[in-house]
Amino acid sequence: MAYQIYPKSFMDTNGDGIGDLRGIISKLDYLKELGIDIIWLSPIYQSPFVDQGYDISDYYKIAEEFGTMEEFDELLEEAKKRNMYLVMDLVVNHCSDQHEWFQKALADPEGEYADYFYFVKGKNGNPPSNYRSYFGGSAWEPVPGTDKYYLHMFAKEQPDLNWENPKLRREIYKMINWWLDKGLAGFRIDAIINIKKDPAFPSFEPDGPDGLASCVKMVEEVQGVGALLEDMKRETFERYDAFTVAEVFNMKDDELREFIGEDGHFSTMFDFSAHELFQGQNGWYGCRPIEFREWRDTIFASQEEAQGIGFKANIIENHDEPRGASRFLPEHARNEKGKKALAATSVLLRGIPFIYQGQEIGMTNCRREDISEYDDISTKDQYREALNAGCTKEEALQCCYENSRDNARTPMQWSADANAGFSDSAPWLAVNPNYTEINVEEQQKRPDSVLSFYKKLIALRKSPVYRETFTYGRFVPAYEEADDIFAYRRVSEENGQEILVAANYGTKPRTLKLDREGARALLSNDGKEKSLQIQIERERAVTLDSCEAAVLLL
Ligand code: TEU
Ligand code: CA
Repeated sequence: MAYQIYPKSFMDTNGDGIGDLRGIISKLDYLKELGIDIIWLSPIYQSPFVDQGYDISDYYKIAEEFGTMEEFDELLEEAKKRNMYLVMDLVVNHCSDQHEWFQKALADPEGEYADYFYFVKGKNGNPPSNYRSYFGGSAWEPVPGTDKYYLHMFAKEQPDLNWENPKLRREIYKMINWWLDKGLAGFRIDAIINIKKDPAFPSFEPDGPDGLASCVKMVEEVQGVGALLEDMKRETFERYDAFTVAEVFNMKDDELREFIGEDGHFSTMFDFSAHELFQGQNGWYGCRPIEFREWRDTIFASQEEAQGIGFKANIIENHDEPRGASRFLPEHARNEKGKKALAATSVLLRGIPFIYQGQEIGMTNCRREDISEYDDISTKDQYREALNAGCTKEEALQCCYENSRDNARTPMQWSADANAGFSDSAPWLAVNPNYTEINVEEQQKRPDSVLSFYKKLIALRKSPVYRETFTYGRFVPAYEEADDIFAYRRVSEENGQEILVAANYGTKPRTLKLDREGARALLSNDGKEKSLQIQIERERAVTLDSCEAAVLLL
């Protein structure tokens, strides 16, 4: 069971409004009690924070906002004491423009450090190609005093590193091994598919009113990322038997085996299939609502695809996505029962479950009145794009409410105290005002809270009697024809055990007939284990009310 911490928003202990390493250390017991084994920290390296630490200016230093290397070592030790593994973010497609390498490259654009990046001659006074960066605008920025441009697929403060240069690769591997030597368990690997470029940088058919084409086109066309990934694995992770979970978008068809198979590039990779459904053709303003069946069937297809190949890492939300309770749950299910149902159907899927901080208490998206209340670079770009496309201010803000990355980045809601118990002073990003109702302290007291349910669910998944089935058991869709039902069986080939997970995301009760006698109700999201058991024995069926979920041993 893994848990993602977004350090800036997790827990502040020195009153500067920014979460820190001491804060994480102080909450390790909380995570242990929840049942967490692996902790992924979003970047904590030195950074100007243009993209919240995903722009690293020194890979060997801890951001002073977060603490010191001594505190990091302490965190590592404290995690180990509790039998928990620490995983850091590995951001090596790009670095910060403040990194020494880039500064040296700018100082001598013909020198060796220029080759750490993509410094490319423009064409007739224009950039080398028409790529739009992920955060808007051209992906090329002039190198001052030259006729060259440097490539940045993300912000202009995040120059892309040249992975074709063996010297650069050696530097990266040295750094990875330095952290692994410290006793780190592994890495979550950022935006890794982007490291392979087509050195010809061909232009593509424009796909927006700005006359540019998304740089992702080049990523989709170019071949050969596998060789780079294998090289990295051989020189680093493999030597330490390290755990790796990759952020992979735009993988080519039929490549899953190469990525997460027995000898795959990575231990696992995130399943973003459900999240990708929400990506509008033209950014956030082009987003459309998703039908229940489309969502369910997408997850099912992804589960079946991984079967017999490897394990995907299952998520509901992360620091780049809106809150799952606000996105995947229909209006009528945006309550504790619905959140628990979502937890059950996601956590028991085949694969490695990841929880994002605050998900375990059902934190939600946060409405803002003005774009100035947002911090995220991508949100600002998408807001501008929406306005350019003719949306009103209200419509553009609605897009941000539904999609902004800041929805997940508001401070963790620890209690109903000032600043949600996150900090003694005003946090770097305003708290979601619903912290007075949704917070850890309140939910810890209540056995029927979302938090208490997550604990039960995780304990069930890890219990010695069922762990084999939940870990290795096959995924088999169930009751697919039933409206509003999200159900599947986990079937162990090892011990013959079969477990049914079922939830009703509709508004009306649904009855599911069981195909055999003797089922046992293991868990209900509504405290109904006993009444479900009685119904099973009398009718060989279970009735699930709206937003109700149950786990049965068949
Ligand atoms: O995300 C990569 C990525 O593709 C995202 O930019 C995604 O498309 C976007 O967030 C959707 O809104 C990773 C990190 O998770 C993200 O936080 C960073 O901003 C990005 O890389 C650059 O490092
Ligand atoms: Ca702090």
